[in-house]
Amino acid sequence: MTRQFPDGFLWGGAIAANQTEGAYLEDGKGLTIVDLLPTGEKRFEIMKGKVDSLTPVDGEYYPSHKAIDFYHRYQEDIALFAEMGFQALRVSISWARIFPNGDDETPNEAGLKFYDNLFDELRKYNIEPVVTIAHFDVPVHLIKEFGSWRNRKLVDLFERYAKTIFKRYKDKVKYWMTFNEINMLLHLPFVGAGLVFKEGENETQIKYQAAHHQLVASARAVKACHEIIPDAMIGCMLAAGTTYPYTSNPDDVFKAMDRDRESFFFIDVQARGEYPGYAKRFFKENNLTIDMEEDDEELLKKHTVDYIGFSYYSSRATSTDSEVLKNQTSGNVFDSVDNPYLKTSEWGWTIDPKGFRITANQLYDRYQKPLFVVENGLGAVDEINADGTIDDDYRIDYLRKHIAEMSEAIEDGVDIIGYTSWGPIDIVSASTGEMKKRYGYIYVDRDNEGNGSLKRRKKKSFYWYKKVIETKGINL
Ligand code: BGP
Repeated sequence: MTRQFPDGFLWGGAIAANQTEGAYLEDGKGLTIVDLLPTGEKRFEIMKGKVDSLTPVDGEYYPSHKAIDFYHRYQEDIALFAEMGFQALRVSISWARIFPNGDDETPNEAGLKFYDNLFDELRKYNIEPVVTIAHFDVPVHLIKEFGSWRNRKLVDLFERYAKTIFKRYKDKVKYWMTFNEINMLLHLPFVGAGLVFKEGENETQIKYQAAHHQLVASARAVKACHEIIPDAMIGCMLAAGTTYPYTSNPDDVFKAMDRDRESFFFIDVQARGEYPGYAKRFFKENNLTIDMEEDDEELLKKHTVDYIGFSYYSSRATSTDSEVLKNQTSGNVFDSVDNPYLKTSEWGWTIDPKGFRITANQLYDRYQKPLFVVENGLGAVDEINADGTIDDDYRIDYLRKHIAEMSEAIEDGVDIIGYTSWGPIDIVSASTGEMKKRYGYIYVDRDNEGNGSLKRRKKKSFYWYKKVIETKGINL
């Protein structure tokens, strides 16, 4: 069943500075955490906070250093997005382009200018910029100087960064969100919050203290955004995906609820304005003490977000049965167990369109605020035919089914602002650093080792998505 999406629904795509721009030190930009991530196993170790060096290693390949050179090619890429009919493009601003060290006296004009040009280029085609303020790229200097988000100092520095970009782009950007996938701090603490752990430290304590700092910083940004750009909307952003109990055993059901709450915790605070009881119980039972300043709780209560942004790739599943837990192969950060009813992608991510409808309903039921799907897509290996075409029917199939379920969620009464599919152009994979894990409607000639012409090429899905947008979702 396909039906027309509501008027004003924003169709588009989502990218992130560190996975597209490249030019990692150009025009004054400072080093960010993602510039220290190589590919392969080492990448994952570092993302989890096991970091030996805070400077790139000579001779090592770092995908973010050049990425797909969006920094110099954004006009060409935006023209392609416009050709598909995009009404919105989610991008992130790299903190270290604006404040190279994060705590510089004055902002870097060349960095501010780049994003001015980017937003002007989008305006040329009536494409709404949807801007992520922090997308996994804390300036490295802030780790060296303050230990990154474990230090309360970052709250003030983040607020100053946010106010700087709100003031600069107040006439160009009306959709903002604070921290990308804020719950990833728990699973990939270096990427989520620049956390580096030393032997014997209580990592859980450090993570939740850092989380508190980000939650306060987010509320400060919400407050500033409403003051500086009264007609803007500012949201939070969750790596979402409902968790199924492996059986109807109440222990499995409870564990599934508990796993969802581990992620909901961040959004409960940002959307409902206070720490939920289950979190306080968790802190007590694990001897965690969250240091708060006296006006923190009032700030959180008064400055909640306008909408819930979220990414959806897969649903999850959990079990209390050790045999089941032992057999899991889909090694993902949520230690989800394999779901016998569902297939997975080549990277082991579960494919569950119905889970998208369930997740959207769950979030809307819980928060009763508009939702914004700011990431959804299929990372897959694409082959180029002899005639240069790319038949990515598997990607069309994934997206078609997920958009259809999103339509069902809207019919269920869920208020969804828009849909920006992840990686409308092939970009660097966050988890693996690979280019081989492609999401795009547009192919980019670059391989896992950084070789290639960077030439752009339309895939079959380019023309399919153009039709979807043209027909407001009817022609799937
Ligand atoms: C999310 C990030 C995105 C993007 C996406 C796909 O965690 O917000 O930056 O990377 O995952 O994941 P991957 O690139 O690892 O396939």
